[in-house]
Amino acid sequence: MNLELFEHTGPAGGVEPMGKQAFILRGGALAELPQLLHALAGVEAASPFRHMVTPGGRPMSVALTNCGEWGWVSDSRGYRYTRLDPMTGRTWPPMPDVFARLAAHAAAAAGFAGFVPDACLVNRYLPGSRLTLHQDRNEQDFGAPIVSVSLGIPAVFLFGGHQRGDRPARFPLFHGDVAVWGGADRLRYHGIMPLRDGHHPALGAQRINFTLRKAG
Ligand code: MD3
Ligand code: FE
Repeated sequence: MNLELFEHTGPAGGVEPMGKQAFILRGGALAELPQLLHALAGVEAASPFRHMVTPGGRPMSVALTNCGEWGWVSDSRGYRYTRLDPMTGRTWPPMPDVFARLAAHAAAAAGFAGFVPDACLVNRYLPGSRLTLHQDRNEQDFGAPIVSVSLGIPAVFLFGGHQRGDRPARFPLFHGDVAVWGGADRLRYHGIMPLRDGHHPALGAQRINFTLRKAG
């Protein structure tokens, strides 16, 4: 058996509960990997990764882009969703069908039937990049779940509670993992520990995470 195929990846196929309505589907994106990477390259070509500035004036260590009808942005005025990419002045690139299809299937498997995302935030982490504890609350409808896909170097996901000060649990997220959360867990604080050095055969020295959302 070729262990190289597995050493960057968790055991595929398992469903790991993080909360009442939060799950990791281990390896849930691996079957669609070539299509996902091809679609990502198209998104990135139309709307490149960039480091946005927080309302506090600091550039984020994570670079981001978006696709779909709505894209998440941060600047000195705050966090919000926009229809236009402020870098290109054009609409965000369309949501690839393979993204929407994977999101709907994963959401249904986690108990959220009929999920139709209209926004996809793509985050790129290089070694040292991190995401401090935050809530995702710029979306209109907290009744819809969020689906996330992790690719590349593994990361440690911090899953907190409903107060910023609640001590977070830690879950590793590996290449190909899909996470789904909604309902009672939709507004929990969460973050990503500083990415460790590493190399992934398909993605090199980076981690890409994309989150599918209903923003509008
Ligand atoms: C939140 N992204 O873009 S997604 C974000 O890996 C963001 O880039 C992180 O937080 C990333 O806003 C994490 C994974 C995730 C998984 C389960 C959750 C986020 C969650 C459960 C509850 C709340
Ligand atoms: Fe988040």
